[in-house]
Amino acid sequence: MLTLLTFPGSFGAPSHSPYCVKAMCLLQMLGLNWQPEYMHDPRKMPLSRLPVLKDGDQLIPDSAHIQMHLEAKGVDFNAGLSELEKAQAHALVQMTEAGLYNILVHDRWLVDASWEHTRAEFFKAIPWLIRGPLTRNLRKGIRSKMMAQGTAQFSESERVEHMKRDLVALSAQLGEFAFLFGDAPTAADAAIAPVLDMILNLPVETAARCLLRSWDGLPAYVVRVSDAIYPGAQPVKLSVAA
Ligand SMILES: N[C@@H](CCC(=O)N[C@@H](CS)C(=O)NCC(=O)O)C(=O)O
Repeated sequence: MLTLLTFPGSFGAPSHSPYCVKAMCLLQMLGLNWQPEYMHDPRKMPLSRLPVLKDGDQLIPDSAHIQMHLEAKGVDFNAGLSELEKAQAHALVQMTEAGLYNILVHDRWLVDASWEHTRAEFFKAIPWLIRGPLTRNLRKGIRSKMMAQGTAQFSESERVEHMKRDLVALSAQLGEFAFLFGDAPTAADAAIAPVLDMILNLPVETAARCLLRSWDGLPAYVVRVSDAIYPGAQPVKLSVAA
């Protein structure tokens, strides 16, 4: 049985990490038996991050590597896509993980009102005596990363302008489709919808949450993806190479 080492769920999502939810969706699409194993501290993991897939005695860190590992078993998460569509899917995933993901992290950790909820929800299993110093340090680290990466250097309106361009690109691809590349979910949906879902469910009204909640088509798209491939959904029929 495959085991996914993952952060636990929060704010209605099956994990608080969009990368963990992406890996869960890929496993769900596969239709094989898998189980989650919840962790709070990934420091002993191969890349000090989650998700990590345990397959026998192999540990595979990183959602993209997990996808490749599953594809090496003959699964095609992009069945029916042309080479051009595969290139577009790759570009949209990279865009989301480099742009929208950082806006999510920023708004969860660095907006004061949001941080109160994030800390209470993500660290509820940590004894309160050590929760204060631990979370202050983690928040400091996130602030430095977000400054170095740039997201925290922008004003809220600048971040929203960046975000709009990403949402325009996603909407253009989605068009009238149910999923990004047609009437069945593909790897791009597994990667992108969890990030949108978590922005939609930020615990306070940030400009990013407000923008996405009012964006025509994308909130309904996220519901379709979660109904189709979040844990608990019926496996999607994927083509497996002969
Ligand atoms: N590129 C990695 C990114 C994974 C990642 O950044 N995970 C974050 C949570 S979203 C993490 O484990 N951070 C370390 C921590 O929270 O201690 C992937 O696709 O799996």
